[in-house]
Amino acid sequence: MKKVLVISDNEGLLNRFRQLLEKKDLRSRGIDFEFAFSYFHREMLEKFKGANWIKPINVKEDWKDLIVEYNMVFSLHCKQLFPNELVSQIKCINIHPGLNPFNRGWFPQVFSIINGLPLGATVHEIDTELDHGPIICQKEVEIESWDTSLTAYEKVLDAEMELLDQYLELILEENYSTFLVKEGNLNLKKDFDELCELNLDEKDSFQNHINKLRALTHGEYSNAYFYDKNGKKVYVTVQLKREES
Ligand code: 0FX
Repeated sequence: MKKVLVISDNEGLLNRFRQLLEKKDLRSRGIDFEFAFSYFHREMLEKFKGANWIKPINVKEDWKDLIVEYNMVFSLHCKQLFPNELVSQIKCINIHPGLNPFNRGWFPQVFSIINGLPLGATVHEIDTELDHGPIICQKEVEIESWDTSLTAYEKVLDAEMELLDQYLELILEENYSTFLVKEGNLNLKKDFDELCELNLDEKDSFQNHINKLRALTHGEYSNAYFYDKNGKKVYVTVQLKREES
């Protein structure tokens, strides 16, 4: 039996991945999947306390066990950087919600809406750098003028699932080729946090202001804000509606 570990800090995506596995019935083909999430993920720790199908994991500390126990490890939006000792000894695959090499790192669609760089989903072998390494497959998604972070993100998740549907067996059999791309750019959490504080005196085109606000509009999240005269944060979101055709 081939053993594969899937580490995910994104429950919604993990559920979709498990549904895909059910559909594909890979167990009957000798592939056994196990699941984990990051040891610091508070909500998942609480929710999955005592669960027998998923466990918390610290990849920096547990890599020695992982290379013995598993044939392959998937990062399905796992919020830990895999150490060199792990990625150099077994095949580790990342499912990334961005179109490498553009806007690697944190929340790619937010940055793509602002800087106009392409957006999509990428499945790649993991090396020691963030969202970096030989690419197995990718799919671009279109950002429309009325998209917010949320609607763009939903398209990216769909693209990730389509790629997994198409390539999962080939990846598991290690029957794929890879390609490299130029270096591109990387955004970190602090870059996102900096974007969120609006400077009310900032001068820019209306288009750029709209882009910034829609890039920071993601459902219920309180992202963009300014300080009012009492020093209190006031959160801002936008609503965009395209005329019916
Ligand atoms: O799981 P994920 O979609 O992905 C993130 C990174 O973007 C990705 O590059 C990395 N490989 C992965 C491990 O972590 O992130 P999330 O579930 O925390 O957030 C999903 C979306 O929600 C995000 O793209 C934008 C939005 N969001 C999230 C938070 C926490 C906000 O708009 N504000 C927030 O404070």
